[in-house]
Parts: sequence; structure tokens; C-alpha cells
Amino acid sequence: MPFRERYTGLINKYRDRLPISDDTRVISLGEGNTPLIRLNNIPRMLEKNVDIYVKYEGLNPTGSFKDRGMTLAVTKAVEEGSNAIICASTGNTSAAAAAYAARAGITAFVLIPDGKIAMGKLAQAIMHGAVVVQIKGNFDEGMQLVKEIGKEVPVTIVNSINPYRLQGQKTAAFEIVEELECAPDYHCLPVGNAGNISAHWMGYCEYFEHGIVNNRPKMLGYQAAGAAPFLRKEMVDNPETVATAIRIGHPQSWDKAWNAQTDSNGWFDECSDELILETQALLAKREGIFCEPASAASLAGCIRDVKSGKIPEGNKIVCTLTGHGLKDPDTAIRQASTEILTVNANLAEVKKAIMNNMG
Ligand code: AN7
Repeated sequence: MPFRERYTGLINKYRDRLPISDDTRVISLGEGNTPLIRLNNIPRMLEKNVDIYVKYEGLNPTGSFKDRGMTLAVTKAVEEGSNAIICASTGNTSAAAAAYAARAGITAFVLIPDGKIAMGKLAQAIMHGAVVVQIKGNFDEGMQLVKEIGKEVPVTIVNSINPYRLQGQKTAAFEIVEELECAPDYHCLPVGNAGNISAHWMGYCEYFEHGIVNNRPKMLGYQAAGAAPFLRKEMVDNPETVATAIRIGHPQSWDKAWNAQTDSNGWFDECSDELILETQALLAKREGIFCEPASAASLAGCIRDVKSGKIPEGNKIVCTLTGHGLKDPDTAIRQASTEILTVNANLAEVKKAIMNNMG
């Protein structure tokens, strides 16, 4: 059997479609190439004839889709001679920035909202040696400060206002098309700063315009109800949600995301925190897939719209699971519905605990 070519990350795989030259030094951790998993049990429960796939972006090197954009943003920053990068973040961007900066041997500065990022993400920023600045404010205030700092200090901003970020992230759409041999009919994403939905739409349009595929999905963006500026049709000043990753009220990619929705005949909708957590648990229990709360917003919206018939039967749907469940163990444990059994360390008690739960 011939050996498979070693996978070395999405820049090498898609270099013809990215702003890279032959002698660019690529900063990669092997990101991309994430599994597209077809759900079995949830569609059966819904009693609807739909094909639901999840794109498990939590399996990227730092546990979220942010690695796709960060590999390119850091590669280009280094190519342009930058020694430092900076971002504001609800956690995942800072984890990715910290890791890729470590890999490149440059400094990462990360601004995070004090007390409002998940523990795993904070651990990542610290372990990778980023300079962590907690601000007594939210993501949107941090983002504003980063833009101002960028004008005064020689640091490269690696939030998604950096165009290389979306270029890297568009490759998720390429992978989906290549695997399904067509674009899905619907693509559901959680929306915070709105970069990812914009990047996916860019990717689908690129393959469509180059004749690689002859259809494009309707783009469905789901926001947490307490942080849903696209639903309110205006910026939200005090966003609140248990899904801290998408606790964002002033999305930077407003126009791009709005156009993705309009041009694809898709829609935005909102999900309550309760529905988000319920869906996170459902996916974990019924399909064996653990995503973080924000990620579950895509599937939560999808299931609701399939149930109501807004997404008709006979369609192929992809939901992006943007981040791994292990990012936020606290929220998972806090909402756990299964009791943890504590018994003495003897055969009789352990056996009893097992027999009582044979179901
Ligand atoms: C798990 O890390 O904005 O709509 O600073 O971490 O492209 O912003 C995170 C966003 C969805 C929303 N799911 O994506 C950050 C940050 C997860 C996320 C989103 C984020 P965008």
C-alpha cells in the first residue's frame, strides 16, 4: 500500500488559493483537515429526512477554527517582518494567537475580558507564553483598544479585521465541498464577530466562480439571544450569554456577514442560552461529540428550523462546531444532569452502583 502524502496544514494544501509565494516561511501546526461527521441518532430522533453533518473544528491544533486564520495571519506577519502580534479575544483567538506566535518565535499580546473567558482558553494563552492583559471590560471594548494600539505601537493585529484571517478560514468551505462533492444546501454557523460566516461564504463563492462546484449553500447564522446584534439590526452594548465565545455586541464583519446572508438567501436567528446548553448536551450524549457552548448554537438553530419545516426535508445541512468542549469544562460540569456516584472502594458497593444503572 502506498504511503499517504504527509498532511502539513492548510497553507500547503491550498497554497494556490492563498496569498503565499514559494519562499514564504509557513508557520503551521497542521491545522485544517477536520472531520465532517454525519449525525446518526439526532436526525432519527427528529423523524425528519435530513442529512446533518457537523464539521468538527474543535479538532484543530488549539481546539478551535481560529487556527485556520491564524496560520496565515502569523505566516504573513512574520513574512512582513513583524516581531509581535496582538488581538482582543473572547478566548479562542487568543489561544490560537499564543500558539502560532510561540511556533514562530514572536510575541503575542492578548486582551481578554476579565473573568469572562473559559478556563481552557486562559490556560492555553498562559502556557504558550502570551502576554495576557485582562481588561475590565468586554470583547468589544478590547477590540476598540486593539485598533487604537495598532496605530501607536508596531504590532500586527490578528483579529479578523486582518484580511489574512478570513482567507485562511475560507478553506473550511473548500474541505466540505471536496468531501461532499457538492456544497451543502444549508450551512449553519454560530455568529459572534461574524468573521467565520463571512469566510465560509467567500470560500463557497470562490469554488462556485471557478466552476469547482455548481451550487452554494444558504448561510444560516445563529446568535446567542443576549448577544444578537444581527437580529436587533443594531449593535448591542452589553452582550450577555453563557456562550462566552460569542459574547460580542459589535461584530467587526457586519457588512460581509449581512451580505452572506442576503446573497445566499439565508437567515440570522437567535438561540436562548438554555437551548444552546441543551443542544450541547444532546450532541455529547447522543452522538459522542463534545463541543463548546457557542458551537452548539449552530446545531441548536438547525434542529429548531428542521423541526419547524423552515429547513425542508430532503436537504443536506452542515453545522460548524467551532470549538472543542474541553475549552470550557466549568460550564459543562455546572450543567451536568447525570449524578456522579461516590461509593466505598469495595466490590459490593461498586457492583450495586452498576446494577442499579444497567438501564
Ligand atoms: C467557539 O476568540 O471572537 O463570528 O475572540 O470562539 O467568526 O467571531 C471567538 C469567536 C464561534 C464566533 N464559536 O465566530 C474570539 C472570538 C467559537 C468562537 C465564534 C467564536 P465569529
